[in-house]
Amino acid sequence: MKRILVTGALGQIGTELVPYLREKYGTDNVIASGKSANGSEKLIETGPFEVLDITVRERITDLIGKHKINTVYHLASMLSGTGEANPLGLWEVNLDGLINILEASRETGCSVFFPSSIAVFGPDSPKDKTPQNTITRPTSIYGISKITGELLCDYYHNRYGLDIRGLRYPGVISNATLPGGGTTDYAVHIFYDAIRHGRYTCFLRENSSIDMIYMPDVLEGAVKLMEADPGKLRHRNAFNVSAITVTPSELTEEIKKHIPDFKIDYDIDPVRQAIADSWPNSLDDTAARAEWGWEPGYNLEMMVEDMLKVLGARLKQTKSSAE
Ligand code: AKB
Repeated sequence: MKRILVTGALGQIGTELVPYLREKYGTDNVIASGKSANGSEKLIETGPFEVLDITVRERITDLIGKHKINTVYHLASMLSGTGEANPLGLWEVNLDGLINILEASRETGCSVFFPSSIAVFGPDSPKDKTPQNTITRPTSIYGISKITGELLCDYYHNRYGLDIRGLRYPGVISNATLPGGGTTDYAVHIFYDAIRHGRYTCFLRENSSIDMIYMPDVLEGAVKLMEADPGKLRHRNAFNVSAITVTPSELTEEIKKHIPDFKIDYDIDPVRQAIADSWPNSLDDTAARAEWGWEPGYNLEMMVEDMLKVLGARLKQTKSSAE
């Protein structure tokens, strides 16, 4: 029986992964954790929740023992934009936190899911259909933490036989929780502003091409990989996954099919633009498709239609209950 600990459960992915895992494995078998109980009321009401600062290793080991955990989905992480404002803080969360999870898992024999990112690639990586194994050399501190994390995960697998698996996520688009401080956040904010105000000011250039993925595919992909036959996994962690390749102007055109008067303008953030420029335009996810059957369900058209429908209904409801 799976006994799962999710770190970073209050983040963009965590808030949706926890209910998804609870539906699949049973509410009591999935322990959500976050760095504070504040803002966690919904998670606390709906199942087991623990306050966890991932920089404190003993606390991780205690929780693994207390709840008889055998699998950790380690989502706690700082993103690329926030990381540039606080590189040492990012190092502490992304790498000290990861090594604590890996050590606690080594001591207890847990399997680990580690989300990496397209940020592992840098200006010297091939730009289009970036291969699974190629030059990386990232330039953002976030990318440096993610490539180091990938290598640490490989090390713990090769050295200690730990079952660690992971994906390189592109920008994640979702309608339940806003992302916090990423370079790809524009692709979520654009929907909120399109619905609320009919216009959006984008911090990336109109032609910045980056891969994106819609939340239902994020959830299905993570669990599918963790359930995959280990004998078929040649790469184990750090699989490229891709679903939607899009620029701000292409996303705008797609939104306009539903909101014809929608307008976008641009006010470029040089820090996040430099990060975006150093990332691939698109990824080659052949290895994920071949080794564990990765197949995204949402393309650009389907994602935009669903985002506008679900988010539109939610924002309308929130507005009317506030009135
Ligand atoms: C970010 O923009 O920092 C993240 C990512 C691509 O990993 N969404």
